Amino acid sequence: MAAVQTRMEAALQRFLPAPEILPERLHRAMRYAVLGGGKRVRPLLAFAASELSAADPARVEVVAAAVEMIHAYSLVHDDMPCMDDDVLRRGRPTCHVEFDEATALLVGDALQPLAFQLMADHVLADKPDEQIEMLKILAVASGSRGMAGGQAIDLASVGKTLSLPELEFMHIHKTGALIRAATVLGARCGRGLEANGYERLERYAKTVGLAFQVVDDVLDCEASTATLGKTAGKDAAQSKPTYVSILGLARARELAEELRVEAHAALSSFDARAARLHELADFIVLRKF
Ligand code: GRG
Repeated sequence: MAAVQTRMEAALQRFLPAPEILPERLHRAMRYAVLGGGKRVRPLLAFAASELSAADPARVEVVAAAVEMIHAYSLVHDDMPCMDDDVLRRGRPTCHVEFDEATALLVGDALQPLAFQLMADHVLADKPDEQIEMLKILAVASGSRGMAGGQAIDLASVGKTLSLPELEFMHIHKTGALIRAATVLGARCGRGLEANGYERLERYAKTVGLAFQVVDDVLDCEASTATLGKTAGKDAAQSKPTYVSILGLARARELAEELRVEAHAALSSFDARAARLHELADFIVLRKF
């Protein structure tokens, strides 16, 4: 994990515009949003999945950076007063607090196209149509049929009671779509998978995406602001439907454990190449931050 995290930090440093290039304030804010923090779960999944297809790490680094830029922009916008209205992220003031709201909005506006520019600038697949398909995977995962759509449902659900399938639908889009894209894109950088390989990988990614969210809800109740680096207890304070509010803490913990077992099962027909993916399923469910 440390090796991927260090590699990603260097790659993101390189791919982001230098802070002294005009407009300096926007570029400084973009770097603030992306660098120096975060677990880099999505890049870790991309690198782990790339081991299934023996992909070139130089390619994987590009797709992982693109996904991480979309992820960072989503956190900046999510923290703004018009959305979740938070002041703490990754143990630091949120982007709109450190800079200002207009700059935070522009950070998202600029990081999103930079992600696609990156993927267009580098050779990521052996055939051009395969590369276009990869760009489309990230576009769909980020848009109204993916993360942005999930966020819209999230905002509309405040103060409402959601059924478990409705909550699951929201999270499959809001958090799960990008986690799935990161995993699939990592594998797609390589020489392709055996029959049903992508299907099985998608099932794994969908399961760990949900598990990630269930654990996020549990930690929001159980962990401290200092451990999380973001305001704890916000879901309850904002009357947001969560796995904990619907199922209770004990059942939510059980569900996370069931999803961990399911994620391992989805990988069962891959050989030792899936070792990192197995480890990440454990990390995602057993993490404490
Ligand atoms: C603004 C279009 C738009 C979307 C925002 C992902 C998201 C959608 C909002 C984040 C809200 C949130 C706290 C969701 C819970 C799960 C989640 C995505 C947590 C943050 O991701 P981590 O834990 O963050 O991977 P780090 O800081 O480690 O990168």
